[in-house]
Amino acid sequence: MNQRQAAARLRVVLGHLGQTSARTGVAYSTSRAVSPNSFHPPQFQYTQHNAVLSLEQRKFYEENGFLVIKSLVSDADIQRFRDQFERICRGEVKPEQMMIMRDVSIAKSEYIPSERMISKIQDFQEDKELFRYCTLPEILKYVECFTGPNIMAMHTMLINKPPDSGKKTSRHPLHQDLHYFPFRPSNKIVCAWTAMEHIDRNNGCLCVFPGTHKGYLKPHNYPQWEGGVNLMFYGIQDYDENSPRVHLVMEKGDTVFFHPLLIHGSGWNRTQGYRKAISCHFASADCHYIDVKGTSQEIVEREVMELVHRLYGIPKDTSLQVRLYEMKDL
Ligand SMILES: O=C(O)CCC(=O)C(=O)O
Repeated sequence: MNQRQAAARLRVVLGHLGQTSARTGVAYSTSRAVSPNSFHPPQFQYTQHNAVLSLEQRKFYEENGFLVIKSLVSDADIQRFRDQFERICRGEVKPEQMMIMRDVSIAKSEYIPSERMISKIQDFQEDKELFRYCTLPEILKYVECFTGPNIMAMHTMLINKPPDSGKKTSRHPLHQDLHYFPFRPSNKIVCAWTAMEHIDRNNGCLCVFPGTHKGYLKPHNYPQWEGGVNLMFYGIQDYDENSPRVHLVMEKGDTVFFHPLLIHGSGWNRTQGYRKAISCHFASADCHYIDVKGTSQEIVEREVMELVHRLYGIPKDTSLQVRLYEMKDL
């Protein structure tokens, strides 16, 4: 992206501050009438009143901070996302503003266009085919249960966890996604993460700490791993080793919705396959931006500012720092 395109991107980003954008901000207001029978007392703080979630599902999310919906995304849609990812890997399509990441174990090796080179793409909002994921009615119907109506798609990823090199760098350290997001309130943010194939502990499933969404945002740092650590893979050290953890074994199309304070990570990939998942963080358009200066999130701001300076030549010291974060997070 050149500086002109970066400026255009910034305008889009700034647009989000005031209103929902046509593309990245998914306009979605299908709130349905609430029948008297579905009224629930106000002790619920993480879910919204509507007719989608059963009382049992609401209670589960409230208590645990995540909810798995089986077979939510069709095989046909998953195949389309997979095909498009392969086209991107082969260099046949290059959506603007998308960030392509390589695993730390191969970051310096020669680039051969194939899925073996790319561990993650993010910010694919300009790619119509991949961004369809964020507009699927079956996804949005559940998202609305957490964010309420007027939903924005804030951050997109397709994760292609590579076979581990033996140094366990394919792990994703335990973290809270809110660390990356300079907007609030956290209860109006939710991640949808869909398995694109069978995922279990062998190929590095998600591991979640139920109930941790009720806590606070903890300080994050890069873990000191022998084989190095991937860019932006911050982790927390301060968590209770003994607190129960759940490994989410999922089938193709299964989707987990989770709260941005939920402590989670994923294990290393012991197989020879490339484990794929597609995800989007959604937020209510009512969310507001915060200034992260003086908070534990400042570390991300500094790194993102370095990155956009290096990649796009945008000055580091600018009053637009908070907005520039969104160049990554959209
Ligand atoms: O898909 C994974 O391996 C983990 C993704 C994740 O936790 C994240 O990107 O925040």
